[in-house]
Amino acid sequence: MRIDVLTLFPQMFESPLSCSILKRAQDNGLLETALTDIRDFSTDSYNKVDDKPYGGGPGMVMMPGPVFDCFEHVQKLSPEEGRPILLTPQGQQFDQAKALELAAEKRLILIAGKYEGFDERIRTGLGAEQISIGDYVLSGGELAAMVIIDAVVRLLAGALGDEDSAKDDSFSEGLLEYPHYTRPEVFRGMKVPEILLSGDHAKIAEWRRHKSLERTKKWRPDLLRNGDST
Ligand code: 6GU
Repeated sequence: MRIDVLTLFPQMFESPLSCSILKRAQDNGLLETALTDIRDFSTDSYNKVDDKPYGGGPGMVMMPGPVFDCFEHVQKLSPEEGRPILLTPQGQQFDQAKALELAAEKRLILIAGKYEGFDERIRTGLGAEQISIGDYVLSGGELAAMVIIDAVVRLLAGALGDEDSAKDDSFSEGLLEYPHYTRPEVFRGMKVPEILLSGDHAKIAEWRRHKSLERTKKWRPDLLRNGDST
């Protein structure tokens, strides 16, 4: 998969992309990333990329020119056409189902804006889908883009060390994960549940399923109401 990011702050991505799973995915050739600075496409001598909103009001709006020019430049960097995604709190809320959907794409083009928002013609003119990562406001789309990159890339076949670990994730079946334990068997008087030491794999699977359901009911009942889990 190739992921292009259009941003005013390419340096914000350097550390997350150079650690852990995202680093390994790039080293293994599963993931190619490219960061492009929208400001390089400003046509103004002050490198301006935002301006006051028509109709008045506070804040600044991302101008369409630099974003369009940047997008068209980036689209041409690779033959595979990229799926354009605009990061904005107005977008559809990102979830595990969306991560799976995006992980099936060959190329994504993420557009992160700063300031109060994008000129509406960026969304309509580029035919970009809008995604938000939750109901709160970030100062820009960069952190949201990184969240999406992480959630998507770990789903690519071969990105995780242990092939099974993405299947058991919270949400992959619409339920929270069961509790995990590792050594020692007793820690400060707290014991590992006996069943996990029993070696009875069928019983252990049943116990884990029960615990998943129990904690989903208790902590995230909303997942059971909209989910298709049994
Ligand atoms: Cl994608 N952008 C911004 N600026 N704030 C957000 C967001 C995105 N998702 C949640 N809050």
